[in-house]
Parts: sequence; C-alpha cells; structure tokens
Amino acid sequence: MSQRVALITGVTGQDGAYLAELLLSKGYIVHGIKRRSSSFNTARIDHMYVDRHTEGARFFLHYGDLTDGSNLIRILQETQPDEVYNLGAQSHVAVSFETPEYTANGDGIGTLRILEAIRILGMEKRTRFYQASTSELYGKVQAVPQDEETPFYPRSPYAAAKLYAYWITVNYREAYGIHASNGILFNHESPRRGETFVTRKISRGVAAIHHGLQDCLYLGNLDAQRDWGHARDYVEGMWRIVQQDQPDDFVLATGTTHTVRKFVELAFAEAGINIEWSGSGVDEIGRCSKTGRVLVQVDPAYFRPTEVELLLGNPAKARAKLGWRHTVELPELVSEMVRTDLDSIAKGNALLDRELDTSLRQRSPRLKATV
Ligand code: NDP
Ligand code: GDR
Repeated sequence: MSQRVALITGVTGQDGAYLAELLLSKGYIVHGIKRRSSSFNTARIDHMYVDRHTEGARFFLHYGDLTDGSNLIRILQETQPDEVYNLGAQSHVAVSFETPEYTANGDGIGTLRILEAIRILGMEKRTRFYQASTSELYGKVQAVPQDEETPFYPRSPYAAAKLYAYWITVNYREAYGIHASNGILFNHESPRRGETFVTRKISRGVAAIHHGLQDCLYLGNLDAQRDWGHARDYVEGMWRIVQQDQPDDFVLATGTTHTVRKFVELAFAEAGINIEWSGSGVDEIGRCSKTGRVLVQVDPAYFRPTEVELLLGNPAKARAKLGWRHTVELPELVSEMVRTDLDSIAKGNALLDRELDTSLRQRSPRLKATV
C-alpha cells in the first residue's frame, strides 16, 4: 500500500499537534494548514518540522485559512489527501460571543468550503473527511449522559456554527457518498492546551502563584461541570473514526464529570496547597488553608451570556465499534498540566513576554483579560 497522505486544518492547535505526531508515527505524509500571523504560531509543532529539502521529510506546512475557499481548493488539489481532518476553528466559546460572525464563517462555512473543495475536485470517493464536532452542541442540558442520540441545543455562537458544520458533514455523506464523519468530542486538555481555556488558565495560575509571580487567580463560573479527558487519547479516537469502513458519528468522552472548582482544588493540591472555600456566587473565595491568603476569586467578567452547565458523555458506541477508551483520569491530567507549568517557570520560561503580561494583568484590574 502506498504511503497515506493526511491534511490537517488547525495543525498549530492543541489537537493538531498531537494528531500530526500520531499520523507521522504511523508513517503518513502529513500536510498542515497554518494561518499567516505577525508572530510565530507554530510552537506546538516546531519539534516535528524538518526542512522540506531534507530527505525523507514527511511533514509539510501550507499557508491557508478556512475563510478562503480558493486557497482550500488549491491546497487540496496540490496535496491530494487520503484523509482530511478539519480541526481548524475559532474554538473559544466566550470569544465567539465577541466575534460571532467570524466564528460562523470559519467554524461553520469553513467546513462547507472543505467539503465543497472535495466535491469540486472530484475526490468524493477517494478522500475521507473528519469533522471536529463538539459536546458544546448539547448545550442546554436535555439529558445526561449525552450520547449520539441526545438532542442538540447550542448555547453560543460557537456551538451554533459547529451545529451547521455537524449537519453539513452528515448531509455531504448522504448526498454525495463522501466518507465524512463527526467526532463529538467532550473537553480534552493537555499541557499544550491554549492558555485561556479554564484548565490551562488554572494550571498556569497555580504555577505562577507557587513561584510568587501572581497573587490571585480570577475565574468565572466555578459550578460548571465538564467531562475532561487527555487530548492524546482523543486524537487516537479521531484516527480510529476515519479508519472505519462506514462513515459515522461518535461521542468520545470519559464518562465522568467534575466541576471547575474541583479542578482548582486538584491543581493547587499538586503544588502542595489546600484550598478552603467560603462565600457563594460572585462572592466565592478560595483561601490557602494554612496561611488564609486569598488565592481564588470569582470575577463576573468571565461569565458567559449563556452557559453550558453540565457535560457528561456516554462513549459506549466508541468503545463497542472503535475499541476506543480514554486512558487518563482527571487527577493524572491535572498533575501533568500543573507539573509542566511549574517546571516551565522554574526553567525561566516565565520571563517570556506572555507570562509577564499575565502576571501584570492579574495585578492591575484595568488590564485584566476578559476571557
Ligand atoms: P485550538 O484552539 O488549540 O486550535 C485551533 C486551530 O485552528 C489552531 O491551529 C488555529 O490557528 C486554527 N484556526 C483558527 N481559525 C482558523 C481559520 N480561520 N482558518 C484556519 N485555521 C484556523 O483548538 P483545539 O486543538 O483544542 O481543538 C481542535 C478542534 O476541535 C477545534 O475545531 C475545536 O473547536 C474542536 N473541539 C475541541 C475540543 C477540546 O476540548 N479541545 C472538544 C471538541 C471539539 P492558530 O494557531 O493560528 O490560532
Ligand atoms: P469550554 O472550555 O467552553 O467547555 O469549551 P473552557 O475551558 O473555556 O470553559 C469550561 C468551563 O469553565 C468555565 N470557566 C471559565 N472558562 C474560561 N475559559 N475562563 C475562566 O476564567 C473560567 N471560569 C470558569 C466556563 O464558563 C465553562 O463552563 C472547550 C473548547 O475547547 C471548545 O472548542 C470545545 O468545543 C469544548 O471545550 C468541548
């Protein structure tokens, strides 16, 4: 069998980096689409990159954007992928309330653009397509645990855009016979998680507080419950979905859920700090049980106009049909994330501009981030 070729949109993101590693380890030629940016945006994938002139090079990057249809057609034509993994997205739920039109364009119509590119190029029978769908589709709780049959009720511009992407993927499968599948993935995290998602914000905050670079961690809704797994496990599930003889839609989840508050407790415990809570709602405060110092405060700036309160997935179908199961439980995940951020600061990486910015933002309310 000839060497298989994969194209990944969103290759510079958390999942894109793990997926590229996985596919390279399986012998694939991997093409990734990266956006033009005024500063470097390839930190997560630099370790895999070798100059394209090097003999045996199998990892190639192309400039592109999901909002640019002709660019996508050209990249598909040039790379002739056997498998396309559409991971690119404006993926921050809170930010989608600030940039709803952009989010709809990239996350919703962007998916259509790739499917159309496959069709325009006559690649329907040859190219398999994976869509990064999300547990955010369930939104306002209709039932728990959530599985492939649970009704969707999106609660953000992000989820509404992803709802379109989910259904257009199903439609192109049914209308044109494309091997197109949705992975409905519940939250998955790692030390590579973007810094403004709650888990990484917490692990970085704990590390900065431990090293005396930050006084307090400001968070939003501590009661939200999420089904958190490790990103490395989930990209394995993506690959298995695409290898199925028949295209289909699958939930990937751990089957357990925890509050943001619990994540905070586990993260501080990893740094040797026990958190005691007092107050409730916007007045809730987390103190160090030894010193009484306030380490966590609620800031309503981080509340969302509409919230997804509870996500808990049922991965039974993925277990039965894909033989997929998560391997990392929450305490292990939290430990890996906090340890990595503690080490990173200890090694001096805290002197990077971004780290200093965060520390300054925490000290000055006027500069505080809104997501
Ligand atoms: P990230 O935010 O880490 O990565 C998103 C990627 O998409 C980045 O490479 C980003 O580029 C790229 N991107 C953003 N906008 C565009 C655009 N207009 N055109 C091309 N590329 C773009 O997300 P994750 O890796 O965590 O998630 C991967 C996918 O899975 C996303 O679609 C997300 O919505 C979805 N998902 C994620 C889950 C999770 O828990 N992580 C759960 C369920 C679904 P840049 O680096 O330049 O910003
Ligand atoms: P989510 O992830 O919205 O589930 O989307 P995020 O980590 O942003 O929020 C999880 C929950 O934590 C609450 N929260 C905060 N969130 C952030 N970002 N910052 C805070 O300070 C904060 N305080 C509390 C949120 O309100 C929320 O309830 C992620 C993304 O990866 C999506 O792309 C993906 O589709 C879903 O997971 C599944």
